[in-house]
Amino acid sequence: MRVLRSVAVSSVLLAAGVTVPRSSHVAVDHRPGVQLFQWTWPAIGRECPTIADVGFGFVQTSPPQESITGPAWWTSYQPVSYRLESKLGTRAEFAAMIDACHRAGVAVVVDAIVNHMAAGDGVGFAGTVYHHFEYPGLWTAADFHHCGLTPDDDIANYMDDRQVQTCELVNLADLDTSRPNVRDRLRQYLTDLVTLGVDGFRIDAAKHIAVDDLRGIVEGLPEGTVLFPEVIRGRGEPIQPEQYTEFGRQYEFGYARALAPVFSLVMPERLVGIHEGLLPSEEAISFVDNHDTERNGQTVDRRALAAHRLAETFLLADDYGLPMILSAYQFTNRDEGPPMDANGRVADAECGTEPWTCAHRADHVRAMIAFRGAVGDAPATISEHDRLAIVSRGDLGLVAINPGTADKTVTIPTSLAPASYHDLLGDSGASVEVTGPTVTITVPAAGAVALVRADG
Ligand code: ARE
Repeated sequence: MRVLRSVAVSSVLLAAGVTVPRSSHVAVDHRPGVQLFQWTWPAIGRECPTIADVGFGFVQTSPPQESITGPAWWTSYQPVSYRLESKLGTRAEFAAMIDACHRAGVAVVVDAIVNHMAAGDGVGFAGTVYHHFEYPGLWTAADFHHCGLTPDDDIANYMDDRQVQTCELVNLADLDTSRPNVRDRLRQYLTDLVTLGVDGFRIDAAKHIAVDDLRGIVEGLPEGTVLFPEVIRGRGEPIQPEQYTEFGRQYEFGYARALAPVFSLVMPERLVGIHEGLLPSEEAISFVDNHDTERNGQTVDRRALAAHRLAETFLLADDYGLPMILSAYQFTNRDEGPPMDANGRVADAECGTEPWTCAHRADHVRAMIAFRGAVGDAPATISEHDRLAIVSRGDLGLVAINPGTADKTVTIPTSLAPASYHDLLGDSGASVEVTGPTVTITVPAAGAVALVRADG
């Protein structure tokens, strides 16, 4: 499953004719990714061999630039400079992380904030002095939008595209990305990261950056640098993911939201037709939850352990999109950040130690990524049978999910080829024989089975 990586120092040409030396590069491929939310660079570097072993192809990190200080997780989303010195680690640690992940064959996707800076005034994590519209040596007031459309220049109405793209998102100083100097400086930041070996970017708050402006920021980035713009699908809104497809795959919030009632309220019939009205599979990132939705109730509640586990099982059984798993930390209030030391540096995540979930190591995740390997690109067919969700992957594999509270034994029509199958999610070791057009399976309450050929 390993991808080839180019170890030699490669050079790429920017549109402006500048050569960017790239230390190494691993392509984002078909393998699922993991969002290691608020993980430090040393911890990610140490985890990458395990991540590769589970079968993930890439990690998505939290934002690496200098930010405001404070205990909340969301300080990461208020940049004050483009120095790679943050509560998650130093520039040297960041570079070492990329090398460690690349050595393991894992690509690194970085959360890039190019829409805005911070909300207030102060001194950043690495000592940078900043004011709402003055960043000495970096930005002046002219480099920001001052939309004049709402009393405080904050976005008040997502139905108004001018507000969304020129006013401030939760009071964050909004960069005027129509300005060439602003685009150039932002591209310089992204290029610096690429030079260190970054393989792709999540573009934070991409909805708030006009398509032409975003094009102007990212043009000339090396081929093979993936971009994942964050454009949250909002009912009836004028700005939708479909307008940003030129940049790359996008997080399909419609998919994540649709999973919630299925597993939380036991409505497996809702999975039939779940892909309708969403981005085409090859343009989508599929996920159960991310760092925002695990806090805002829009997706399956992580604390409902069985429902969440079954939703991840379905995500990985399905053939839609490029799946991503969230691996973060437990919290009791929305703003609560990860554990930190006295200097405001986040503690390195350690699996098996609170509060880190290490969701990417869970048995069902490991088993279902193995399932994906076994069924390859056999197309998924989704059906519901006696309150079970069934995902058939051609003649190679079948997943049956039981979100209900009673064990079930059912005989269902199947496209599985006649053979012996075993259950990657079970520990009984029992095999299932398929001899004809039906298969009989027993699916435990709040459980699932994932059948692949025993001789595969
Ligand atoms: C914090 C405080 C605020 C305060 C602000 C400035 O919570 O009260 O005003 O600081 O002092 C994250 C946190 C925010 C935090 C911010 C800055 O979530 O709470 O603000 O960091 O520190 C919209 C955007 C989308 C955005 C979401 C949150 O379109 O891009 O809002 N998501 C990304 C990240 C967030 C991050 C930011 C952007 C900012 O994933 O983690 O914020 O960098 C409808 C629309 C959506 C809209 C949504 C808002 O669904 O369709 O587009 O999402 O409403 O609820």
